[in-house]
Amino acid sequence: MSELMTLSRTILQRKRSYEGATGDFTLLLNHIALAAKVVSRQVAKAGLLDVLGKAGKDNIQGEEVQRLDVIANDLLIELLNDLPMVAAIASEEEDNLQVTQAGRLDGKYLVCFDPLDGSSNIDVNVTIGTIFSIRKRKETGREATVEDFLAPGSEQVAAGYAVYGSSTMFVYTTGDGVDGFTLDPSIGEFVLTHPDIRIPDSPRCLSGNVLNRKNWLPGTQAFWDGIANSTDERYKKTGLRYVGTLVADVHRNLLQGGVFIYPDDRKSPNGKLRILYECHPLAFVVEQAGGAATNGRERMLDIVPTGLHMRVPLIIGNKQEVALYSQMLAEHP
Ligand code: AHM
Ligand code: MG
Repeated sequence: MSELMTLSRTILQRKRSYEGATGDFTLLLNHIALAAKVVSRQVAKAGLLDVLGKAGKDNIQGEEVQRLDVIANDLLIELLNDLPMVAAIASEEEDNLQVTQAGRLDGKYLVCFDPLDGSSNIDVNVTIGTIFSIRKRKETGREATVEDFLAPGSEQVAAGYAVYGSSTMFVYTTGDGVDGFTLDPSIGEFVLTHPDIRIPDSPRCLSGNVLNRKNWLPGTQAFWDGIANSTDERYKKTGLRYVGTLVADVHRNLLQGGVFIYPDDRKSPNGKLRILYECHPLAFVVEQAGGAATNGRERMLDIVPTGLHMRVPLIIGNKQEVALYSQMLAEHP
């Protein structure tokens, strides 16, 4: 693979097949990638800089300490705010949508993101990530509203994530397969290292917070136990893997095969994860890599959010196991 196959060059090459491509989308994706690079730098230095800990306390200079997730959120908003093609932004960290300055009336894109996924892992130097989703709005010439965001995941035009792990990776789809890039810190570029990612056929990993099992619905328990106790050849190499950072768990399962669950249970009737910032974008990526995602009753990408911060159960990964989950839920009411 040529070392020079950077993210920008890949977007440009893929885009040749688009009709009427204006370069807007390329610029937008490049800005998200730039934010990922800056966040990656902050994450790498986190233990040295005073960015860990809770926002709200003062550092030694008497300035307020900013948590990494606040830094990532502010950075993404600042970068996207200047782009005339972006009409509005919805962030997991913000109560309301942010109408941009440059694109408020005529911007054609809406961007959703979870600036730093895996909050509980931030302070302990365990992999975290940024998740994003891009939608096209149906009507321009006015400020975007919350309703503009409330569309099924199948209407996303692009989605992806960055994971800040042993190296930083950027993975995205525009609905034509999934490409993965690794940050080469010596040139400051994302380089194509994982073209056309396909999820392996069988699940190497089963991922879920199994200590919630006591609250799980009978169908979820039956699904989990069925795999854990199976003597089937398919599950011979399956092991438990759970980072507690959704994007890291899904990324690993995408490369190794696996299924991740954060279901609804007796304590959390809607699960924990947010549809616009986490579930829709990751479902788009995983489907494009040959996998599937559901809430246990419906395909994730068919679900229409009812609010910006709506939570949904998420079961995502190998097609066969995602289908098995829905079957177990139906068979064990
Ligand atoms: P966050 O957006 O505040 O980071 O919360 C979501 C995270 C996911 O990354 C992860 O899959 C999940 O919460 C872990 O939850 P739990 O600690 O209940 O297992
Ligand atoms: Mg999150």
